[in-house]
Amino acid sequence: MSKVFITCALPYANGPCHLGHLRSTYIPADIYARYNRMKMRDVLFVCATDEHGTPIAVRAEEIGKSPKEIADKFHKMIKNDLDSCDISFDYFSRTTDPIHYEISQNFFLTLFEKGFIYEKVIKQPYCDECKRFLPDRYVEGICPHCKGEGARGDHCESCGRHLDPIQLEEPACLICSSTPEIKESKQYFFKLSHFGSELKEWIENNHDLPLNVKNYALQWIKEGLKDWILTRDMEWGIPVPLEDAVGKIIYVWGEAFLGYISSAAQWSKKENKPWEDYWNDKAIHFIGKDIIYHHTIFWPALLMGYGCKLPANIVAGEYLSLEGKKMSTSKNWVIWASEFLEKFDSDILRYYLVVNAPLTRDTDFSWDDFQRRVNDELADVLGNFLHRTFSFTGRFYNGEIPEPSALDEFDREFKERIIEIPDLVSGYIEDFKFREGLIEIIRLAKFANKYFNDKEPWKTVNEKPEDAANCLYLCNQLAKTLSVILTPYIPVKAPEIMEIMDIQNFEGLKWENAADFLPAGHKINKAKPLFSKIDDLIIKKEKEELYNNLKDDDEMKNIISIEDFAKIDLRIGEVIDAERVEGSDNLLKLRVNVKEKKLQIVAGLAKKYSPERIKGQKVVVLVNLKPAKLFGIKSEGMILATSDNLSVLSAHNAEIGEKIK
Ligand code: B3M
Ligand code: ZN
Repeated sequence: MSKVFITCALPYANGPCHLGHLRSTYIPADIYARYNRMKMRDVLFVCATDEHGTPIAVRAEEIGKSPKEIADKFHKMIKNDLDSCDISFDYFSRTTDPIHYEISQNFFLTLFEKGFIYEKVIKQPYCDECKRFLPDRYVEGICPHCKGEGARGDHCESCGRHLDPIQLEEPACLICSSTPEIKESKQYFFKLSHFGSELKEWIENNHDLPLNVKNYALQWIKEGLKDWILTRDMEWGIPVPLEDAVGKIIYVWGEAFLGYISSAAQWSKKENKPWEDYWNDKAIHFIGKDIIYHHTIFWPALLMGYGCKLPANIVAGEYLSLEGKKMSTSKNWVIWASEFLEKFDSDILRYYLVVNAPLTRDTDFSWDDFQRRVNDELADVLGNFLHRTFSFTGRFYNGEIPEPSALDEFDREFKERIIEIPDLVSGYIEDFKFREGLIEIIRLAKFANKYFNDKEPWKTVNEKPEDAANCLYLCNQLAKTLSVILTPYIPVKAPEIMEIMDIQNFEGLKWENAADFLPAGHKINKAKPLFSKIDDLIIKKEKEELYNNLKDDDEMKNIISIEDFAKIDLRIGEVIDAERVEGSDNLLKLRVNVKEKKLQIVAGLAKKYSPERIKGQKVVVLVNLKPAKLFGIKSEGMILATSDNLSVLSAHNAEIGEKIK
C-alpha cells in the first residue's frame, strides 16, 4: 500500500484559528488526507502547535505571563478549533514536547558536525533600556527591500522576504520603542548559500509543484541566497546543544519544521509503526502562501544538509479577506473559527471556503455570498436533489430502490455521468484542485435536478411506471455515489446521506467503489432534510456584529458614496512621450494624450518601465487630480498602476479619451 505523509503548517500558539487559516491550509489538507485514505493509501496526517519564537515571547511579556502558559492556553484552543472543523489529524503535537527538543537538537548537531552550521560574531540590535539583544520581532522598522513599514527583524510581511534585524531601516525596540544600538554577539549560521544550485535544480525539476509555489521559489533563488542565522540570544526556545553556546537558543524556524517529524515520531511510538516509511514514500506540506520561502528554500536546504529525502510537494493556499478587506486580528476584522462553528455546521464552512475560489488565488469571505452559496447550491441544488429522491422513494416505493428496466437515452446519459464522476473528481483532488472537484459535483447535482424535473416521475409513476422506476433507480445511485465522493469535503453530512440510504460500514467505504450501484430492492430510511437555508436575519445579525466589533473604523470611514465616485474623472490616455526624471530612479516624466488635452504626469514607474516601454501604451489616467510638483516638475494627473509590482492598468481595446465609470 502506498504511503503518504501529510502535514499542515504548524499554527503559532499565540492566537486561535480564524477562517483564513482554515481556508489556506487545514481544510485543503484534510480533504486531501481523507481522500487518500479512501483511495486506500496509508496516510499519516500530522501537525502541532509552534510554541517558540518571539511572537509568543513578546505576547507573554505584554500580558505578564510565561510563554509556556500562553502556549498551553492556545494549544488547547487551536486543537479545539481544528477538531470542530473536523480536521482529521492522526497526531497533533506541540513543539514544547521533550521529543521535539531532542529531535531538534540532534538535527542541529548533525548539521553542525557536517560543517553546514558555522559560528560567526555579528552585529545585532541591542536595547540599552531593556538590557538585551533584540531578536526578530523584538525590533521593528522599515523593510530595506520594499520599504514596507512595520517589518520585523526576521521577516517583512509586505514583500515576504526574510530579513536580518540590522538591515531594518529606522529600527525601534518593540517593548520600549527606543532606538537600539548595535552590539556584537556570536551566533551560528546555516550555510544556505551553499545550496542555491541544488535547490534550483530540485525546484525546476519538480513538476508536481504548484505554479504559485514554484514561481515564488525560483524568484528568490534568482535573487541569491544568503546564509541564515540559526540562533538567538534569548530564553524562550530550544537551547543550542553546544557547550559554548550558553544563553542561546535555536531560531524558531530552525526547529519548527522538525515539528512535522516529532509529531510523527510520537504517533510512531503510539502506533508502533515507523513514520520514516511514510516520509520516504511521499511527503506533502500544506502551508499558507506567506511561508513558501521557508518551505521551498530553507527547509529543503536543511534536509539536503542533513542528508534526508526532500518533500514530494508543497501546496500553498493563498489569503482570505473578509468582506473585501484584509483580515486584521488587531482590528478585530476577523471571524474566529470557534465563534463561527458554534453557530454554523463545519461542513457548510468547508463547502464555502473550498468552492469559493481555487486555492492558488486570494479570495474573500462575504456573509452574503456565504448565504447565497449555501442556500442556492447546498440547499436548493444538492439538498433538494437528495431530499426529493429519498422522499419519493419512501412515498411511492415503500423506501425500496425500484427495479430498472430498459433505459432511454436520457437515462443512459445520466447513468454515464454517475459512473464517471468519481474519476473526474479524483483527478482534480490529486492535482490539489479541490474547488474544481466540488464544482463538478454540484454541476452533476444540478443536472440530476433537471433530469428529475424532465422525467416527471410524479406523473409517470401512474402513467408509465417503468419510466419513474428508472428515474428513481438512477437518482438513488447518484445519491449513493455522492455520499462517497463528498466525504472528503463534507465529512459530517456525507455519512448522514449514507445513514438515510442505510449504507453500512461507511468508515470503510472506498473511493474505487463509489459508483458501484446499490441493488434494486435495497431499502432506504426515511428522508430528512440535510441542508437548511440560512435566513436573511441571521446574516444581517452577523454582519452587524462584525462591523460593530471593528476596533478601528477609520477604514470604514473610507467608504465612499456613488456621488464621491462620480467626482473621480478617469480617462483612457495614451503615453505620447516619456523620459526619466534626472536624479530619481523612481520617476518618469510622461506626456499623456487624453484627447481633450495633453497632460504632463510624473509617475513612479521607472523601476518597472523604461521610457521606451511605456511610450505608446494606453493607460488609465485620473485627469482631475489637483496638480502637484514632484522633484520640482509639475504633475497634472495620475496613472493607475498596482502598488506593489507597478503594473500599469492597460486598456488595449478602449479609445483614447474614453471616460471610465
Ligand atoms: N508557525 C506559522 C506561519 O508562519 C508558522 C508555521 C511553521 S511551519 C513549520 O504561518
Ligand atoms: Zn519588504
